[in-house]
Amino acid sequence: SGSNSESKRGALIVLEGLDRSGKTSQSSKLLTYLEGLGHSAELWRFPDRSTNVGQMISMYLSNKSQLDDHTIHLLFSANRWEKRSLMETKLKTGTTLIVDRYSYSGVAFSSAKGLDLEWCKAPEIGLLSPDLVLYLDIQPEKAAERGGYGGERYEQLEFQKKVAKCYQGLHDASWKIIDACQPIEDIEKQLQEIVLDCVLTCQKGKPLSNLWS
Ligand code: T5A
Ligand code: NA
Repeated sequence: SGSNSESKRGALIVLEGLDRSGKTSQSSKLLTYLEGLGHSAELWRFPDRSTNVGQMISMYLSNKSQLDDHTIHLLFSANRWEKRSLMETKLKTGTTLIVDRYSYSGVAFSSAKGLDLEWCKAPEIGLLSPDLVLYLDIQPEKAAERGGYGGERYEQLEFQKKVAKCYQGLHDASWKIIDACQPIEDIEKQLQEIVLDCVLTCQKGKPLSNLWS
């Protein structure tokens, strides 16, 4: 059912996880994989540090500026909103988006600071809902051992433990939990199978929806 352009829409695929869980490594491998199969695909990431809002976020993350917890939360959300219409256009014209962090990071990191969960979710309402969330599951202690944290604001073991707990409360039917402590190649193979299945389902006309649903 639906017109041909609708039935060929791209998939919105999000990678989530603690800092150092392997999101960036696996995102780029997925892009190579999909392109190799002849699919139109792009790699996106949040925060998108290239915009004006993104530069404010980047300053905050690198401890070059201080912001109230609510303020930075809304900036992260605004950074997704400024990309929403382009995101929808890309998906509707058949491009699959592999997105490194999304609204779940926004909610998990801010609620880990003690902000109210529903308050954190509210500004995300109306953003596009991912077709698939790949959660790279790693113990905070194991993640901390990987190449050492680089010194950005949230890269601290005790805080990452709280974030891990907050992520646990956000799981829904779109989530697949992947053991992120496996060898990189094993995770890569596991993700390829899940992602291809999702891309084909979206091509067949699965409708786009909005958060939180
Ligand atoms: N944030 C973000 C919010 O608070 N609110 C929001 O709304 C959003 C969007 C952004 C920070 O902002 C917060 C969350 C973050 O704290 P970022 O720029 O996304 O941060 O940076 P990180 O997610 O911290 O990125 P990292 O590069 O640290 O982690 P990745 O991308 O998960 O991991 P990756 O692939 O770079 O790998 C890390 C290291 O581990 C090795 C890699 O080689 C690399 O050295 N590795 C493995 N080692 C062993 N086995 C495996 N399977 C491995 N996979 C990777
Ligand atoms: Na990353």
